[in-house]
Amino acid sequence: MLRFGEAPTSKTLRAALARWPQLVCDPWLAWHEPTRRAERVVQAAPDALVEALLARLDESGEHRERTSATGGASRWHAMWTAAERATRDALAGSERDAFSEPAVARALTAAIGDGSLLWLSSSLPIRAVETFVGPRAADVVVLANRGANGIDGVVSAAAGAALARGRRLYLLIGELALLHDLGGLLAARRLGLEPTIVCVNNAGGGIFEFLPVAASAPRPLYEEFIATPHDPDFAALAQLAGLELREPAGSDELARALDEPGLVVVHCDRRVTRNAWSALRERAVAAARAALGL
Ligand SMILES: Cc1ncc(C[n+]2csc(CCOP(=O)(O)OP(=O)(O)O)c2C)c(N)n1
Repeated sequence: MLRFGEAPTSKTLRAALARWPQLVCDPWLAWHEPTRRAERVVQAAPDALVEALLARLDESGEHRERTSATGGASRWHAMWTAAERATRDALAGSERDAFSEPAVARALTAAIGDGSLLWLSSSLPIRAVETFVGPRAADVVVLANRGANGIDGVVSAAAGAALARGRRLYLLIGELALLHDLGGLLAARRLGLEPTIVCVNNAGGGIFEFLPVAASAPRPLYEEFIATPHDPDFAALAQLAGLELREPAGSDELARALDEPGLVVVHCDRRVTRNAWSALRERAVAAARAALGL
């Protein structure tokens, strides 16, 4: 495994990469290597290293032999494409399932068009998009603060990015992160932005449902000290932001609610999300395995 650049922020990708020994190309010998999987860190300009490696492969003739047997594409690439297609097919239509973070993430990413900027908050929004949304050809910039920030300043960061890029802003955020940055709503309003803020209200931090504490702590204590539901007054928040409040009741209403600027609040049950998440993941993994004959 040849890696160029920092270890990726994505936990899923980091966990996958950790299974293989790696050669890391780091032009400044400054990047961290927290996985300790790098057998070698090479200080080199990436293009120079790639050219040198390709020249070696050409010399050995091995590269040509391998790719000519499959008409240019490697076997690995064919497997990847087959798994990707099977996974995508397995998830098709799940944006219309009962509200859960994966369904909302899919519905939102399908709805946004060219020239938009999608900002993903911690913690479930970024994970849901990473896990359940495939690539699209649309001109959409997707940004997040993962790895740099917590759930603070998310609205402000999203507003600043949309302003700097001159793009229409969509923000996918949980209600706790939204409450954390009410000042960001005011700032966005003052700057004249007209965002579509999709707030998934799952009555607390949904991420904790995925941690061992959800099963081990007594439920009332878990709710009070870990999940921390707040029951915000969304009408007041929308008024503060100068946005229309929309609270869709199902996937058709959600799709319509995403057309215009506004505060779109989707009420979800944390445990429905937890179950939907595992079920969809299992379905996708089974489809990929079948496509690969595993
Ligand atoms: C400033 C800050 N405080 C606390 C945390 C710990 N934390 C991580 S995720 C989370 C819950 C976030 O809840 P919400 O915004 O509703 O999103 P969800 O997890 O439901 O997607 C908390 C409190 C943090 N990351 N950053």
